[in-house]
Amino acid sequence: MSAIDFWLKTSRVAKKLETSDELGAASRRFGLPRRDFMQFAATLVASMGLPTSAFGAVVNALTYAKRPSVIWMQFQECTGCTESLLRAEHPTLDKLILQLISLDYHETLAAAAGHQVEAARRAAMEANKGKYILVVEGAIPVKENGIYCKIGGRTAIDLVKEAAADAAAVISIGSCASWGGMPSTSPNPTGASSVATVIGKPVVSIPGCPPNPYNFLSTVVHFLTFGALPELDAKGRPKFAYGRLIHENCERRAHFDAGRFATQFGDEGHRQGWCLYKLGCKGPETYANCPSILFNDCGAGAWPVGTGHPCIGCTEEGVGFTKPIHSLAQLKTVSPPTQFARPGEEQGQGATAVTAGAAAVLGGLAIGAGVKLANNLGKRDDADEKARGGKP
Ligand code: FSX
Ligand code: SF4
Ligand code: F3S
Repeated sequence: MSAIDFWLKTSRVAKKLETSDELGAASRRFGLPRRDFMQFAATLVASMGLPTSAFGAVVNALTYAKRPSVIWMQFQECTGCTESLLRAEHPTLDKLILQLISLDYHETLAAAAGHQVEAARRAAMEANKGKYILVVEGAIPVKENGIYCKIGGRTAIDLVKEAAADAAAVISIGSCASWGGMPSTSPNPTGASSVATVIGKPVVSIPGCPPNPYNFLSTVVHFLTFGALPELDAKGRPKFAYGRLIHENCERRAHFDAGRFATQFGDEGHRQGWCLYKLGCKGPETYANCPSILFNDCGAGAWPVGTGHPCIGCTEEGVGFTKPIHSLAQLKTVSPPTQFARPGEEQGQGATAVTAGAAAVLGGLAIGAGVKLANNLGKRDDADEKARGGKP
């Protein structure tokens, strides 16, 4: 049983809510059975690192909050961000679109095309002036006056500046929009730049290539619940999602601490699930909640390192698409917890009882992601924040 299920089954607050009229209204709004809706809401609460006492407020916002108008623009990108959102299962995208946000413009998902869809965008922006959330997917090419990306004859620079001027909040979704990402890879022939640079004002960044859809959903729900955006780090990323190094929550961490590494794809260490640091894993210098929140709602192991591939640092400016995949990560704030075995064991000497125990516990926690989320995410870590140049 996952930690979330356990909490839903045992908490008096959850039990009371489940039979309430409010929950009935919420489950009708989303077209979900009560228990499924409770799970969805509890997952969001956990992923935001909120205390369980915030559960009622989140349910209330999901049930009654007016849907914010969302204008979603796409520039230099692969549409992976949108694809990632389409893979959010709780609730499925149709419910998300229809019930949580009013997605008034989205090129890929719109039935209309050409002049019609551009007219729809202008109409939505006019009708919701100053109130809509602008979501930008993709980098903005700025070389040669922005000629490398045009829609309807206008440059991305022009379009994004116009849309940002009347937005209540701007969210850059994906690494391309957040810091240039893949299109900005050296020598960056088009001058692919972040949205914040182009519009000249701060934005909320949800990096990742693609980003985890729950980090976007949780940011929107935070906005609906508290009327404010979540606390951000020095790079504009929500701390609840990007407050911890991947290396801190990785299920292979016990192997790192014990000095057991895969050194080639397919070698004994790789087959045994050992640490991928020597294959270039950038978990030690990448801030994201991938090992805790996982991807695609398909259970334990559903994240890059879980499938045996080193993290490439896709959420981290200066790491993803910048450092060679095989290069060793910079070890940031690495101080092995006391329950792990000390480094220094011979490579391939097998697990000590302590390490094996720690690995088992970590594996269990990865399955019950909610426990880790609730315990680890969103907490301030002053040393970490200092190391990243932000305010402690
Ligand atoms: Fe693609 Fe999005 Fe990567 Fe970029 O995600 S998955 S290239 S971050 O803008 O569509
Ligand atoms: Fe996990 Fe990578 Fe850290 Fe190894 S280096 S523990 S695989 S995040
Ligand atoms: Fe990206 Fe690394 Fe997470 S490659 S998806 S930040 S595990």
